[in-house]
Amino acid sequence: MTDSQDYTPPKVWTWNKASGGRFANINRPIAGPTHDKDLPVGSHPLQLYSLATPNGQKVTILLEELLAQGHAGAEYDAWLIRIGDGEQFGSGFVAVNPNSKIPALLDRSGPVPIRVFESGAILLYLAEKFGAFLPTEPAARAECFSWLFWQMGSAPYLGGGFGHFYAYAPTKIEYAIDRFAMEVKRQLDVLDRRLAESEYLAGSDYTIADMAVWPWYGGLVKGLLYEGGEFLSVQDYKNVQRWTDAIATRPAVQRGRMVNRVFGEPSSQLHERHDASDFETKTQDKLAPAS
Ligand SMILES: N[C@@H](CCC(=O)N[C@@H](CS)C(=O)NCC(=O)O)C(=O)O
Repeated sequence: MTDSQDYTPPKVWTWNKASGGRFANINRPIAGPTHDKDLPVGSHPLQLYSLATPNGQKVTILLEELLAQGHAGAEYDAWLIRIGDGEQFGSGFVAVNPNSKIPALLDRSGPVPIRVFESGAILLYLAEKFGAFLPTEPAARAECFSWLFWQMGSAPYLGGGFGHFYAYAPTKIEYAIDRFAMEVKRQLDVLDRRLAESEYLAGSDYTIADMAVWPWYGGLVKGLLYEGGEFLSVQDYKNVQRWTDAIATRPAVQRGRMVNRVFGEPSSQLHERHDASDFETKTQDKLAPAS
């Protein structure tokens, strides 16, 4: 790879597999499946294919919140998709999400299965289906949509921009880190100002907008993303801290974070979830106790 100072883009970009950095094994400039593989299907109406990254956690948090509210139709099987191993490029997964990214949902409750991809679309689909965590009053509903889509547009600057160049890129490029640190701090300030005037993002009620933003920006202000907490002085965002702590106390959030998780304490990892009792009996400390 050429040093960034000396690089002049060629007339036509070509794929140099050797220079892909940390994600070289999964990054590629073409879509579509790389191999044939059907997805497993369990017994519940909802089939989730995911991994407990922030984008994955949003959906499992909502599903656990729906179940906690008594929506039995929200019972789900959560299957693990190991994106580092390229499982998002299997033919079955691509049929559910042509964009080859987790999370992806198949709703099998009706006569014809319905696929939903993109975490924001999944949150809205489920919130509408069950009439929950989405305000019905027009102003609050609009506010909820606004913060939900704010997250969808903003998080790529946090993950793909700041996180990538601060933590993952093969070289530390000051220009890129500066640019994205500035933007992420601006985003944190946007959130902090909103949460100074409102308990939750859409108003006084906890909604899918909070569920979308919390795994990303709540994780960031607790120093859980990219080890960037000190660098970004996250302790300064007092209202985001208050909101993050409040949401973290919710039992459904604590359960949702564990589903499809393959990192952290073994007791916090529930690789697959097929039943509410799995949280008690199927975490990794119980399935694979340290010898
Ligand atoms: N905008 C998408 C982003 C999903 C996404 O980026 N998923 C990542 C994990 S957090 C992924 O599956 N990456 C695999 C890949 O890019 O090949 C959403 O909100 O669902």
